[in-house]
Amino acid sequence: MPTRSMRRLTVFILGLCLSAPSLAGAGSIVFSDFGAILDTVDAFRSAIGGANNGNAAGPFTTGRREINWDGGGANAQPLVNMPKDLFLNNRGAFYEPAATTFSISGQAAPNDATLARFGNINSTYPNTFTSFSSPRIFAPTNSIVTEQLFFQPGSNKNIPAVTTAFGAVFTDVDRARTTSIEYFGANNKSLGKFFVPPANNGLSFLGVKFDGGELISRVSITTGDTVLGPNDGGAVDVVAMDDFIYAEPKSAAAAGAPEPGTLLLLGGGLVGLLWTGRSVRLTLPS
Ligand SMILES: [Ca+2]
Ligand SMILES: [Ca+2]
Repeated sequence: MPTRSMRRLTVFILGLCLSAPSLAGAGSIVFSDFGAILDTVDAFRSAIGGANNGNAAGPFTTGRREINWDGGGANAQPLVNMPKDLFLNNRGAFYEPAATTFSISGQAAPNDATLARFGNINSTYPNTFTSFSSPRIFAPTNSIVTEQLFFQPGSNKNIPAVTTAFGAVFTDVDRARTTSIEYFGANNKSLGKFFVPPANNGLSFLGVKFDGGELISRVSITTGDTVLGPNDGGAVDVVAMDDFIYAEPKSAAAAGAPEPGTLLLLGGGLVGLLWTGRSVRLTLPS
């Protein structure tokens, strides 16, 4: 088995998307980590497009987009009902469902630390949640589901887009196989549901890059098992999010149908891939 130090470098699963057996031959590379996640987040960034295209209008053929929720200045108040198109034209992201209220936490203004990390919702949350990019984090506040649709940045929702990779940072995931990201392709077909590893009071990361020609049109993120409000613990697992990172959204036509990945799938996906961000090697499971 890989040692913990090896695992931390990394990426680790290359395999069939087991929850979508109809996609025989589909390839996914899973980047998953908890605790000190920066190395894995950086490996994911490198793997999906080294350049951060920022707020520039598309189309770009390469690169990635990121949302860290940290705008608003030093004394930002909580944004309790974020417009669902806040990051539409500059990052190509649109949020759903329509009935869901999404919020960006405030930051600890000099005299009001209680506003940080959803302390405006529950005074214990600043100690429950932490940030990856300080100071602000993100969460749905009347649901545990966040959906992101993709559009070509700069097209103002006129050009629906697809991507090949999406990842997110989570904070205070307590339960295994609860917090997840499900990826959907054309015709709303699931490309697979992947679970986020727990890290009590800490950070977790899950990113998936598809390299078998799959194109992601939507992601559905489930955070914990309870809507923000009650104290975390016992039967309650509340979870918030930080950075979203995804490969450049582009129109389906521009995205084309990439050649199948050159990484071999063997034994039903039981071959593990260890990716350091600098080199790739395959390891047989022990
Ligand atoms: Ca942040
Ligand atoms: Ca929790």
